Amino acid sequence: MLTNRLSTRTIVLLVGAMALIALLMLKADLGQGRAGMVDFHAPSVGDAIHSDTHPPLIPGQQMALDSVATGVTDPQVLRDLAKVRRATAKYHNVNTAIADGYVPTTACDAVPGVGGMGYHYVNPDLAMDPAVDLLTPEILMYAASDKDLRLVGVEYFQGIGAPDAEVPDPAPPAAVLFGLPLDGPMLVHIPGMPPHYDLHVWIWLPNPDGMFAMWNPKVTCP
Ligand SMILES: [Cu+2]
Repeated sequence: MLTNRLSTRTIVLLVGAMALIALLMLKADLGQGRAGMVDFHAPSVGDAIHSDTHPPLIPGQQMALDSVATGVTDPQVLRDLAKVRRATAKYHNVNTAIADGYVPTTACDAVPGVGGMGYHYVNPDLAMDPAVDLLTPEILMYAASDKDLRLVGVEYFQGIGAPDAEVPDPAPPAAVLFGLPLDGPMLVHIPGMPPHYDLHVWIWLPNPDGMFAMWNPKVTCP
């Protein structure tokens, strides 16, 4: 059991590290154009995909869906999930996310047989700030294929040290959101990444493995 958990953690670490490294590289040349992601970021494509396929949800409806689809029943957690949906509904249009400082990573993260996270759009300022805030997640997750780009969830990221630093000993406590401590602490595996805790929340695509599972089996990569 422990071995399985560690090995899953290692995979997550690697994926997270790759995402952050990609972010750091992108930050340096943001605005110079990015081949490879052009299709997804073309305003016409994004608008066409997102303007009419994800209308605002009525909180009561979505909360009911949560209970059925994910097993979340705690009233306070459901209220918090509804708040995050309201705060992030605007990011169904990926261009709004980019305008608000979320930087797309080039890698689509998925593990065959386990699930995916899709593309991480990371807000560097939020990610480097050790604080976490319910309504301003550090990372947005988008699932993509050749024909679609869809907001599927958010990820909270709590840095607990400088880039490249070891996990502090003792590590500071994990922040708590939705009544849960964030996952971690996680080690640095690739230069430039701080040790951290994180938490994936599948608010926009029900996850059969659970609202707060790291991977969503329904997310695949092109
Ligand atoms: Cu992730």
